[in-house]
Amino acid sequence: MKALSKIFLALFAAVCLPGFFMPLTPAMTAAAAPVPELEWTLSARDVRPGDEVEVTVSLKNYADTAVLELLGLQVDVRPEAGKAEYITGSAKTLAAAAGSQDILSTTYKPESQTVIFLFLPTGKEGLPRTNTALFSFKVRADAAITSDTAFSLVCTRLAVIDADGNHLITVSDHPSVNIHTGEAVITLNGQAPAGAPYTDSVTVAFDKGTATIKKDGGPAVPIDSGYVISAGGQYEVTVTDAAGNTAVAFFAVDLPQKTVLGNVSGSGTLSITDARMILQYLVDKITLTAEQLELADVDGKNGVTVTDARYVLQRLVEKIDKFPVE
Ligand SMILES: [Ca+2]
Repeated sequence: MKALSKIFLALFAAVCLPGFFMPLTPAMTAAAAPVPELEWTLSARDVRPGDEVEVTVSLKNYADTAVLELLGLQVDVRPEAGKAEYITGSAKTLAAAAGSQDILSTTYKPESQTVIFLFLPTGKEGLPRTNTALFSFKVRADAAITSDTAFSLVCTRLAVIDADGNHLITVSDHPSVNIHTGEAVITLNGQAPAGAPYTDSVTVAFDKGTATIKKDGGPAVPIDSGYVISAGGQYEVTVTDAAGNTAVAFFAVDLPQKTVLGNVSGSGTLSITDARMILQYLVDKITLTAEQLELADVDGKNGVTVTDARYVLQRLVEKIDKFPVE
């Protein structure tokens, strides 16, 4: 009995006597000195059903000697029931003991699904500050989950004892992990991608993740949801969510050549070039195809004449707002 310090007894009582430490009550810290906080390091925050996550629990700020030295520590953590489970045998103690007789362990209790880290010094030496990582374990997201959700790691108890024998209970954050069950939904003009080529502009949208687009097998270019395609081509859109699920849509956009009356050059808009081409045709400097001749005859009579070229120029300077043939 003499070998056990008062602190050991205090912590022993705290751990073993029900109600001595209430789980997760608001902070009732009286000490002025900073209290160590738990810090969580997760191997992933976005996973798929059945994926494993390695969790490391450390003491934030504990390397700082202004933070109270810990002469007793218990941390209980359980993965949120029904969404994730502890992976058997994965608990590891990372903290180092100060004395050879110290109790330092990380165990798993199947009945409560709880991982328990315990540090009880047998001497006066507190938890060493050199290594602030306490313990690690692995959890697996439930493989049977069928819709997107998240699970928490619930810290059901964080009990610490400082050199003055103060019992400190600190509420810590509960880190959560997102479970992504399926790939994003890609829509084109608000609907599922169609097999037939699109003959008008296409608005690409997706409900989650990040996307890239490739045109005619070219480089992948990042796009946002709502991106509008207004050029013809073969397209490939890939959407990747935070867990790595991917959705891909292949489709073709086949925009018909727009014909503009008088636009002999085929540029899509009327310009001085069109008038010039008509005049060049009239002096036999160039030849025009049947389609071009049809577009050039803007007054609809006498075939293509200098009058047509004049009409194009008048239209360009807005002397007329439409051609006689319209
Ligand atoms: Ca004409």
